[in-house]
Amino acid sequence: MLKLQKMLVGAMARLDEAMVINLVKQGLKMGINPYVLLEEIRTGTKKVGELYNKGEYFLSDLIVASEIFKDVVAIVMQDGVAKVSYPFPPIIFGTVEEDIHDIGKSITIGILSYSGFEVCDLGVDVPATAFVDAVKQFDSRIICLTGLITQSYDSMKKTVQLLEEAGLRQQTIVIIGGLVNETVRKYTGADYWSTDCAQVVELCRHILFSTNEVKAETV
Ligand code: B12
Repeated sequence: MLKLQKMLVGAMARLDEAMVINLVKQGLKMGINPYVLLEEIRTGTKKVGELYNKGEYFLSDLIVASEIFKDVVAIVMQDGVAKVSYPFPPIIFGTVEEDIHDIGKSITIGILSYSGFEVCDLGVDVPATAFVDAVKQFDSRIICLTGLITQSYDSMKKTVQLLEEAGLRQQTIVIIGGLVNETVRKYTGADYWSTDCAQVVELCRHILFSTNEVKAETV
């Protein structure tokens, strides 16, 4: 099992799509948790980013990496039907203004949906006003923001500020993910940060269940 996972990291770093897809299918057949497989590919993607930084890969290679990732996500999510559904307003999710990175967003949304949460995906390069409008429209309690470039930190901050101006900050928990850390969280004024898509499920459960006395419905 470990050997397959190691091979997956290497195949992704080499941008060998056929090998990556083959290994993912094998891994799924062997019963490896799909998210473990996605995490290995993410490690491979990080290596692609490092090689890009060194000038060994080009922008076109980053695009290839993202296409491979999307194909893998499609395979992994194919039979990912939610077993429960929670009666909460949708979680608002989007990649913030100026940023178009959406692979991590798609994975995290997939995991949340698989875990029973309704998610409203606003897409990429989403202006702060669109997040605020969505919170108003759906009466949502949680906003998830993805950002991977330095400029996205200002967009996140602007989103939090607009929520405040709209009088919605008290009712809304803001979670950020992507290339973020505690310093970014403080700068943006968000409530939580995470780079672990599995952790966000527990976090959302905790937030929504601690404020609402509801039970999950089995579907
Ligand atoms: C693929 C890629 C691209 C693709 C994106 C395709 C797409 N559809 O997403 C393309 C080629 C388009 C691209 C473009 C650019 N990119 Co780029 N890209 C990457 C790369 C290699 C991988 C990113 C990725 O998808 N990782 C895999 C996913 C799964 O990881 P993730 O996003 O972190 O998500 C995980 C967690 O963070 C979490 N998560 C994600 N969102 C959320 C949200 C919440 C709420 C939570 C809780 C969790 C969570 O869940 C995921 C799974 O655990 C990174 C390198 C790196 N080290 O990350 C550079 C990188 C992010 N890019 C970079 C740059 C500079 C650019 C460009 C500016 C390049 C250019 N000169 O044009 C443009 C920016 C365009 C724009 N305006 O956004 C830099 C950013 C540096 C910086 N600090 O600003 C990086 C770091 C590369 C580098 N130099 O090292 N890029």
